[in-house]
Amino acid sequence: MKPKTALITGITGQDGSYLAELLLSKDYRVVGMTRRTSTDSHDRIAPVLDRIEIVSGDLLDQHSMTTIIAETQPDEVYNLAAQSFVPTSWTQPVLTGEFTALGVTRILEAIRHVNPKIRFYQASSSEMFGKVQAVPQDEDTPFYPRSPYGVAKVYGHWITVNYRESFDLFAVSGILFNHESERRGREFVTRKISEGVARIKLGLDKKLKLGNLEAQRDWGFAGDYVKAMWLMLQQNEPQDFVIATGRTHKVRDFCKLAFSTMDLDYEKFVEQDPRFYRPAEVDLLVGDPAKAKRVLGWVPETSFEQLVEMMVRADVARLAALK
Ligand code: NAP
Ligand code: F7E
Repeated sequence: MKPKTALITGITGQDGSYLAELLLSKDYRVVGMTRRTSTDSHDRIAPVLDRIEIVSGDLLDQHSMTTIIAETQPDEVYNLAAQSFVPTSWTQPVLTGEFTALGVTRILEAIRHVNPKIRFYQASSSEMFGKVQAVPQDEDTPFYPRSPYGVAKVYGHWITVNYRESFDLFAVSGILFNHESERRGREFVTRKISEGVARIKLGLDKKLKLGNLEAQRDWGFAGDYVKAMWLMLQQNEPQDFVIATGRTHKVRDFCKLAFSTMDLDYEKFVEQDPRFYRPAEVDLLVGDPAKAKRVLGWVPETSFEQLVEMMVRADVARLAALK
């Protein structure tokens, strides 16, 4: 049988790299869309670069999206590309809307015109729940986004639902809660903490400056979450799913555990800095993944404690090797 072709936008990001590995293990032909830059950003996909195809395109550019889809003829498209850092969405709100919101419509339009049989996955986010209207949050919880990023993701979610209902596309939205790994971007709080612990342990830094330590997040492992993305596109009917662990922890808890992994007391090293507070905060996120378990058979395999330890040990090993 001919192998399936998957097109991944955002393949150079955290999730794109894990998803590419998963799909290769399932014998897919994997095509990754990257935007043109003067230096490449292939670090995360370096181990699989010789097994995937890279095509150049941009979420801002309708023509490139349509051409890529016409030329590569994917069976499945995973839209993981976005401006994904919440603080940047306040300093670049219009660009965030162009990438993270309108970019979704550009891809859906390309699919609709080239081949409406292509299955489409949209990377939606728990940030859409923002100022939460129910605890825990599930597929029926109303949205109340608290940042331009969250607002843009609500648009991306509803345009996916709308194209499914208007044009009968197999288009699904995965509402994923925070998921992390040693490949997480360095500015996100979990990676900032794991790298901070490593730098302090190795004598490279004395302090770690953070913002709001009381915010609560439902943190899982990215490697587990990309399996749910794939499962969503293998169903008979297109449906939206919440993907989460069902457990929540404060940023403070993450710090405590991360520092204790290296026998350090976080209170001696962590300082709060107003620069890292947000104009509007999402105080508490905790998802209910019951539908994903029931319909997809998906459950998270990595605990919070394993995740924290994995991230800290990876950063310590990486920085120690550079010393
Ligand atoms: P990430 O590491 O920030 O990766 C984002 C990717 O998007 C990168 O490959 C980036 O390319 C690409 N990109 C950005 N703007 C683009 C543009 N204009 N055209 C083409 N590509 C562009 O994000 P992630 O953590 O892997 O998350 C993947 C997706 O899931 C994102 O849509 C994010 O918003 C969403 N999400 C993430 C989480 C989470 O906890 N990680 C939770 C819910 C939803 P460059 O390498 O060139 O920058
Ligand atoms: O912040 C607090 C901060 O930037 C988590 C993205 O993947 O997940 C991510 O969005 C919490 C917030 O992730 C610092 O105020 C404290 O309450 O790691 P984060 P996020 O904003 O939750 C969702 C699901 C996405 O979709 C997004 O794309 O941590 N916090 N001190 C800090 N956060 C950062 N970044 N830096 C600090 O120093």
